[in-house]
Order: sequence, then C-alpha cells, then structure tokens
Amino acid sequence: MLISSNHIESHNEDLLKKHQNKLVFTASEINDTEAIIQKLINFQIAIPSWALGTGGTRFGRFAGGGEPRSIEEKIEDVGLLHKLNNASGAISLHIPWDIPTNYNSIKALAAQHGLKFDAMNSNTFQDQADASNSYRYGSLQNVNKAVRKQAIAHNIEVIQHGIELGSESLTIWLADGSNFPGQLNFRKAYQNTLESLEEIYDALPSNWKLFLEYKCAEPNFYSTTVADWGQSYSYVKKLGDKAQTLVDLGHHLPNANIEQIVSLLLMENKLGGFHFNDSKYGDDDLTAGALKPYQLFLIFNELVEGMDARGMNHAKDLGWMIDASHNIKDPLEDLLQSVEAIMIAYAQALSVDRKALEQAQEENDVVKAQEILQNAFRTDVRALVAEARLRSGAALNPVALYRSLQVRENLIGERGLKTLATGL
Ligand code: LRH
Ligand code: MN
Repeated sequence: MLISSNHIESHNEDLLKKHQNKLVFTASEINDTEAIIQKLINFQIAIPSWALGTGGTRFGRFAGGGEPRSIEEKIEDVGLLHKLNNASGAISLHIPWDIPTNYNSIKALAAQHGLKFDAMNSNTFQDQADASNSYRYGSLQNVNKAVRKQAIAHNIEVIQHGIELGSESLTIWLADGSNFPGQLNFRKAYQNTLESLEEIYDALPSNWKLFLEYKCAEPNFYSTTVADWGQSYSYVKKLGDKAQTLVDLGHHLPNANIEQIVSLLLMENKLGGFHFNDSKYGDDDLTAGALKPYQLFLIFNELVEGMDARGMNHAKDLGWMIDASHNIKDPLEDLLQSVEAIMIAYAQALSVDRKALEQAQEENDVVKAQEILQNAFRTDVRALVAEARLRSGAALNPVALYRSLQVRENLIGERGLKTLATGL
C-alpha cells in the first residue's frame, strides 16, 4: 500500500487552522522555536526490522494480520511510517531474520522509500538449523573454541551484508551468561568474549562502529556476560575507538539512573546509541514514553547537555533506534507512537533554559533547578513536533491518517490475515 502526498495534503488541510493556533501559542511559551523545529526535522529514528509483526511471549501470540512476509515488505512498511512522519528514515536489519539476497534491488527499494540502512544486528542467541555448533551455553564466551569461531564468523558475515547495503555499524547483543552459580567461570567467560570481540573488531571497515549492547538478565537468569554499562564499557574501552556502548532502555535493573549512565558514557565518548522502548518490570519492550515519559525526557536532557558540551551533531553522531515488541497493538501504530514520544522528549530537552539551569546549579538553588526542568517537561511541545512534520511533507497526525486510510485493512487485503513476520 502506498500513501500519496495528496493523502497527506488533504489530511493536513483539515487540521491546519487548529495546528497554527497551537503553534503560535507554543512559540510564545518557548525560546528559539525555529532552531528547535529545524533540529526536529533533521532527527531520524531507525526502525527495527524485527518489530514490524506482532511479537508474543512464551504464553502466547495474537497475530494482527497483514504482517510483512519478506525484507521487501518490511522496507515498504518502514517506508509507510516514514511517509507519515518523515522521522523514520532508516531500517535496522537483524541477521539471519532478514538476510538480503539481492543487495541492489534491496538498496533501490529502500532508496525509493527514502530509507537508509542503520546498524546491522547479529544473532548468536538462537541456533540456526544448518549450524554445526549450538549456542546453548553461549556464543563468544563459550568454553568450546569451535562455538566461538562460529559466532565470530557470523558477526563478520553480518558486517559483509552491511557493507553491501551501506550500513556503517554493527550492534552486538550477547545472550551469553549462566543460569546457576558455579556454571560459569566469570574470568574465562570475560576473556573468551573479549578475544572474540577483538577478532570481530579487526574485521570492521575503518568508518564503521561496533555497538556493544548490555542487558542485566534474560535469557540467562543468574549472570549475563555483558550485564551492565560498566561491563560493556570495560570491553569497548579495551577494543578501541570504533567500539562504543549501546543503551537499550529496557535492559537495566529496577530504578537504575539511566540518564546518569548516559551522561558518563557521553563524557567518555563511549556512548554509541540507543534502543528506545519503555518498561515497568523487565525487558518489556513497550512503546517508548508509554510508562516513564519523564525518564525519557531526563535522558534527552542529559543528551542535549552532553552532546552540546562536546560539539556533537545531534542527528548524526549517535545511533537513534527503536527496539520494541508489539503483543497487542498494531505494530505500525505502536512505532508511530514511539517516534512521537521520542521527538517530544527531544523537543522538551531542547526547550530547557540551559543558562538559567546552570546558574541555579551553581547557586545550589535546588528548587529553581527543578522548576526549570519541570517547566520544560510540562510545556506542550507537540505543535513543534507536528510543525517539523508539516514542513517536511509529512502528516500533522500520523496515527489519525494511518487509521483514516485503513492502512492495516489494506495490508491484510494484500497479504492476508495469517502472515508471520520474522523477528520477535
Ligand atoms: C535483546 C534485544 C537486542 C536484540 C533483540 C531483538 O533483548 O534488545 O537488541 O537483538 O532484543
Ligand atoms: Mn535492544
């Protein structure tokens, strides 16, 4: 299904008056709205290829219908999102869930939808049917050298796919760890993992980055070999400048101060990027900003402060990706909501009066500092995010247009009810 510019224009016409009134009011409340709108226009969030179908849990999966059956249909679905919000200009592939067979036709199709290929993701947490070795007891940490070699070879193969598609980064998330005390020698597991990562690092092209994603638990429930920011940092520090840490918001122990972790990794120039989502209990992979919008704002507040302190380009110098799984929502509506929540948090962080905040902090005026931050969080910036879409030819209200055009119904018509997308 294709969404035309006419669809967008007639949708926007109906909403324009109300939008312009809100924009005028918002511009009267916030300084530098033009600069903020321009930054929002430049800000692109990569969509995970593994989150375009209905995910499930071990207790069940409730398919929604019209799911993409191939990498081509996944690119079309991300193209739909990008047409609606002009903020989803990249797709992040997961190998072997999305092995590109014909690089040129895949690249041409992506370009047709205005999409780039963001970080490639390897998978050494599932055994492939044709694999000679199992990852049952881990991959890069495994006591068995043959298993480690197989996992290293897979990551190098993923880099090759990425080079062909124009990607410039590899995300490695390792399920490796243990379920019981005594099962693993932590020192040897660390050493095996480091030596294996060094071989993968040496295979990176000069302009590539390696993002090492940490996670506190699942699928291992006693130890995880890259369990937190400190362990990921210790690996990427040893590997070299092309290696950085990836922060998945759902991968922390309860009550972790993620915004402080972000601030430190930025200072160390070891922050590579994000997997945005939200959670209440574990790695719930729910819609970004759905449960903890203030935390998402505080993370972007540290990002804007830390990136400006280093003169970094907000849009280009970090990997902005969503990593979610949709059990009951329409995957495309869920992703539109996540992009919106991320854009709102970024716009709120850009509207913080930094000079006043710095002065309040220098004077230990704790109340004033909180007032400044919460004023930004409590300011409705949605008109700025919508204006950025309007100026870049997208929809003022993407979810509303998605529904009024009956996109899901059309996809079900094209693909059927029982289609199953690869991924989570
Ligand atoms: C692990 C993770 C990782 C992906 C997977 C799909 O929980 O966040 O980023 O490889 O989800
Ligand atoms: Mn992730």
